[in-house]
Amino acid sequence: MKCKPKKIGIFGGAFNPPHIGHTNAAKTVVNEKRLDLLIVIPTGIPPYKEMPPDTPPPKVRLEMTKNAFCGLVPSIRISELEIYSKENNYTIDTIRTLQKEYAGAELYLLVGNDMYDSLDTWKNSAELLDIVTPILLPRDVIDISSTQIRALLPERKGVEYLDDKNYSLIIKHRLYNALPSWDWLRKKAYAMLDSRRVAHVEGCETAAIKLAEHWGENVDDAREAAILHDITKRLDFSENMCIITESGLVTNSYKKGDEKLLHSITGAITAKSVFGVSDKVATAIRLHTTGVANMTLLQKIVYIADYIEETRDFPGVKELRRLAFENIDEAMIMGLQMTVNDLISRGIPVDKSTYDALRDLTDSARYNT
Ligand code: DGI
Ligand code: FE
Ligand code: FE
Repeated sequence: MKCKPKKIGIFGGAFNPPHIGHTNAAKTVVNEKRLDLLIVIPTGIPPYKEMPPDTPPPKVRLEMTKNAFCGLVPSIRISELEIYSKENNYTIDTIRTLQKEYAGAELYLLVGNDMYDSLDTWKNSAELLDIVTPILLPRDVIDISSTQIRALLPERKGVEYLDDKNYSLIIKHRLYNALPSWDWLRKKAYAMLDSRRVAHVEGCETAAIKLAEHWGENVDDAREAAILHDITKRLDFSENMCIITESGLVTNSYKKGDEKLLHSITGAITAKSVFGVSDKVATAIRLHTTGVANMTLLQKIVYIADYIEETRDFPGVKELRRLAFENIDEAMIMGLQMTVNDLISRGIPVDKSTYDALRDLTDSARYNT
């Protein structure tokens, strides 16, 4: 008895980045044409197309293609036939290779609208169309292109078109100059928090926005820092130390009980390594617990937002809220002084940076009056 020939779909593309328009269309074709195997081929340098200048390296595009397509249909292969090639890849060459590898199979070539009409101009098109049957990819499901997505990403949009692993990767490395969607960033940050802390972080974001608008600081920076400032607060001492050691920071002086101070350091490291924040934002997170001498406006805003957000309730909070919008340095002095007093009264050693910040701000306040 002769086996029915295997039906194989071949789907090449730049996948820069791969998105649900690609995956939905491919899945539909595989199901409708009852294909036995889908071979996805991220292109190297395609013959008819210049790659945009912000294209990530082949390895990253391959990783994104795997993230997007793996598990999409029962039988799938992500092929590295083209991606590492430094020369132009012509479809005919790839197809000849696959024809040898899958002798006796029926080959189907999945092509988008834009390519479909020009198939007869491709290199060796007669031979190509002899070997493969072209299938037009449906565009009706989700009509989006990688080009459009690359334009959306710096606007904090486009997240809904991407696999979450890929969006996370894009944000982590800020590929395509992407900036995180606020909803996505909050969701990720809140998932790292003890649920009781979510309201605090929400309040902190609101306060940071108001302070940044009031004092003329970059609102987006203030917001990113506020949303992420406590993401490692739930971790214990050894978990914090792990993050610090892995980051390569020198660690000699920390001991058990220091996790209250450590969460701002590890928060900064994690905000950078997981969410790709700028150094400016990371430093504001790193200093949000202790402060430091010579603080920048953003650093003060994050420190104060953490102190005055709406769920905070302690004697003097109203005065501190008022002062924050009147004289942010005076508010810093009041906050730092309250922290020092509180720590002393509880017998907890005060960090040197906290004293440095207080002395620096007190000195300059005296100098200014
Ligand atoms: O993380 P939050 O609770 O929102 O606020 P935070 O980052 O300001 O942390 C406050 C905690 O940090 C509080 O328990 C006091 C502690 N802390 C602040 N400054 C110092 C400090 N602990 C020590 N040991 N030394 C400090 O200078
Ligand atoms: Fe904190
Ligand atoms: Fe906080």
